[in-house]
This record gives sequence, C-alpha cells and structure tokens, in this order.
Amino acid sequence: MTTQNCILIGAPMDCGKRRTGCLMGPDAYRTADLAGALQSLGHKVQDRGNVTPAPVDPIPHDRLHKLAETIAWTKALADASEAALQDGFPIFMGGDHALALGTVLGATRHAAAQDKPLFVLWLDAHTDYHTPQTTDSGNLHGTPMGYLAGREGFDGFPAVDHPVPHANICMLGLRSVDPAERAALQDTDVTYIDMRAIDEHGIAGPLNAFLDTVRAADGMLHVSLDVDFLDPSVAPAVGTTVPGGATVREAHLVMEMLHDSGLMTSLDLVELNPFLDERGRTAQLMVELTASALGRRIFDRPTRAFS
Ligand code: B3U
Ligand code: MN
Ligand code: MN
Repeated sequence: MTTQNCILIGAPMDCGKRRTGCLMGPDAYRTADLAGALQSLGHKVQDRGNVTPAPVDPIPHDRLHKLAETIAWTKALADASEAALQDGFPIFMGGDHALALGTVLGATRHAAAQDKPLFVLWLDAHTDYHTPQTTDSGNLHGTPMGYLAGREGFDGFPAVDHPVPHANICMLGLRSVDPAERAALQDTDVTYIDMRAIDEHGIAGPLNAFLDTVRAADGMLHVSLDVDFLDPSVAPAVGTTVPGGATVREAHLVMEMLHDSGLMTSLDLVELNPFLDERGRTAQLMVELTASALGRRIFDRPTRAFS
C-alpha cells in the first residue's frame, strides 16, 4: 500500500445553512482520533489545525443566508486546499457542505497547474447544484456543484477559471433533488447514480464505470462525502436526514474501491453535526469510512475464488 502524506484541515464552517452545529465537526473528528486511524495504516499525518476566514461585514440579503461569510470561507479554503494539494493528500474535516465551494475551487486550480483534468465524486442525498438564484432555501450548502460546474450567478465569489466539466462529475446516493436542480441537471453529462440505480445495479458497477473514466483520462479525483449519503439510521448526526440512504456496507465498499483505484487525490468530510449525534457514533463511522478509503481492509483481495 502506498504511504500517503495525509494533511488534516479543519473547516468549522457553519454558515451554509440555518441549523448550527457543524462548527463542532473538526473537534469531533479529532476526538474520534481520525489521525490515529490513519497512522495505524502506515500513513504520515499532519494536522494543520483549522482554517480561519477573513473577518467580514455582513451583506444583507433578502434570501441568501450569510453570503459574505460564505464568500470569505470560499476564498480561505481555496487557498488552503491549493497549498495542501502541493504537499500531500488533504482531508477537510467539516463543516457544512458549503466548504466544498472552496476546497474544490482549490483543487481546480491545482489540477490546472498540473495540466490534469479534475473529476469530482459527490456522495450525497442531494445534488447541491443550485445557483444563488435558484435556491429556495437560501442555504448556500445547496450550491457548490453549481458553482464548480461553472453555473452563472455567483456574484462576489471568486471566479471559477477552470470549471469542472459536467462529464467529470459523478453524483452517487441521490434521493432529494429540487425541481430546479433536476431541470438544470437532466440534460447535462453528469453521471447521476440515484438510489434506484443502486437498488437495480448495486453500487460497485456504476462506480467502477466512473473510476474507469478517471483512470483513462489520468485525472485527479476529489471526493466529497456528505454524512447524509448514509442512511440516517446509521448516521443520525446531520441536519438534513433523508431516509433510504447508503448502508454501512455500501459506504465501506465505495471507500474500499476508491482506495484500490489509487485515484483519489483529496477528500471532504461534510455536514457532521455533533450536536445531533448519539454517543459519537456518526463521527466514529465517518472515521472508519475514511480509514477504508485510505487502505483499511478486512482481508487482502482476493480472499478466495468464489466460482
Ligand atoms: N436542495 C435543498 C436541500 C439541501 C441541499 N443540501 C442539503 N439540503 N443538505 C436546498 O436547500 O438547496
Ligand atoms: Mn451536500
Ligand atoms: Mn446532502
């Protein structure tokens, strides 16, 4: 197994939606000993502490929640992400999903500098493909995929000079898509693997097809794992629970496949709200999934021929 230089970065961003608590996420991951789990796999681990955005004057807005704060976080996280990608494998400990506005923006810059295409795997119940104009809730955690794909209307945000092509995006675990997102996404080249597709085909086949395209293009791969990708019965610590999510086994399989692919170059852990957790079980599960993504396995493959 390749030893990674894992760089933990806390992003206690809590302004991407109204319900607060995600600011405690980085501390929960540290308490659940994410660093120790990765070290025990042989990786080097450096915790760079938490990112702090520049102070801002609030921008009053009739619909959008905490616009100025979100823009400041986006700028700070893009810089942190771009810098960390030069040094190793960044793991962003969120924080709500608005943090991906910045972490993936940094990854787009890094990939462009390397002259490599960037791919994004979005593990989420939601598509997060709104623009500031289409969001009904005004919660900007519902917009990062729209921003990164180069949709219009993100006034005040840093320009996305190298948008992620729709064909390079795979959304997995979908089961809550707003009509405006659906209409905008339906005719793009985004690979969307909703829960029905998972029920019909399993999770491995569709994911492998996407990973093959990343490999064929010699691309970089940013993975963004929203807690609500998981079923709320196993991961209750999230503000937007949606029933019918991925099982523990499906989620571990995704992570193990990502590891075996050797393609993943950065990772977000988002939307953990420790205030809603039950004895730390969601934080613990997220740590275990991250360990699977970094090489923890039950046995080496193949264990036996099954035919
Ligand atoms: N699409 C809805 C709900 C939502 C998006 N992301 C989360 N919830 N976590 C919205 O508010 O944009
Ligand atoms: Mn999300
Ligand atoms: Mn979600």
